[in-house]
Amino acid sequence: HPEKQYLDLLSLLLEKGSERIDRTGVGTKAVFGHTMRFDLSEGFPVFTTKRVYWKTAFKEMLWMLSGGHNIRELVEQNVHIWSDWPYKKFIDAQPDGSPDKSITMEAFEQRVLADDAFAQKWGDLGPVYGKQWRRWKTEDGQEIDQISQVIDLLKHNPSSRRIIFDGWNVGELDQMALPPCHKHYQFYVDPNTNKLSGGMVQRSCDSYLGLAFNIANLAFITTLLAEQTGYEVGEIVWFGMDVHLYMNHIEQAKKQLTREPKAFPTLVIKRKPDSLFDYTIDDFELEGYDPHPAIPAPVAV
Ligand code: DHF
Ligand code: TMP
Repeated sequence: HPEKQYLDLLSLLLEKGSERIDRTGVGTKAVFGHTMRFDLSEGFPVFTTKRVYWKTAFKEMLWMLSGGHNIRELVEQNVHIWSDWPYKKFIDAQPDGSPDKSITMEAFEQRVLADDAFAQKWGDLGPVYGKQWRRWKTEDGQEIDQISQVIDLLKHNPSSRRIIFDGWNVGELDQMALPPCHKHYQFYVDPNTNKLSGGMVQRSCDSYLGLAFNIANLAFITTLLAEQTGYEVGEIVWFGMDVHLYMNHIEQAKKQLTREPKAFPTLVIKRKPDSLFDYTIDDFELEGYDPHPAIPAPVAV
């Protein structure tokens, strides 16, 4: 079963990972450099040994593709996976003794929803994924839509070795809430099979929480691009660099390792809009997704 690759990675980290201090202070077990590949004709790679909230992941990807970088558009859709970072920034900026210093995350999110000016100031993650993918700023003040360029290359120059988009804008990293983790995407068309494959380089990988979302979303964007540009789906290839397991995810990972993978589901796209940018979450269904139960874990901020 292709999901064995993921379980093997968790085992590797548990058994051979080097203990390292990290930015968040939680600590990790880590390896450097790891790869996995999934043939999309064998099913859609959303892991089954714990429930993965694939609609949350897809909403995140559609938000990035729309150019979004404010949590408001996520919270409006009941997606909370990015709220911790602006929330922490807000709390840290409040003076001691201010009542806002002890505001809950729920109350913070409510203010982001209700107050435009507050959302602009505190809900913004900076020039992260969506901004760089759709509106990368050049020195002469132009903006480059990398995603549209990828679509154009896939349609008109599919043998190109430059079908790439990247979020790692070195000059703007210091304005980002988090520098991109999944940073480099590259696509490849096999002229013999008419299949499109997608690769992604992830500089830093939370192997218990983020990775399940990252794999599902790499498969998702590869499928969307294939549908929009007239190819069948090929493989996804994932390259992790600093691949780690947080110390407070060890018990969850061990529990997940006791489970047998089930068959991967099928992604059903119910409507094909004219453009990659016109999909909505209701266009998607995962047929046959019957995972083992969720195993919650705290996210390191
Ligand atoms: N920081 C860290 N330390 N790890 C991450 O994976 C991470 N991911 C980010 C931003 N910063 C990060 C964005 N993506 C979850 C999943 C993906 C994600 C952030 C968080 C997460 O908490 N998943 C839980 C619950 C999902 C839910 O409630 O919808 C899970 O069990 O999958
Ligand atoms: P870092 O910026 O210090 O590397 O911390 C980022 C953490 O978030 C790290 O544990 C990797 C994790 N992460 C993912 O694994 N996938 C993601 O999509 C995102 C945004 C973060």
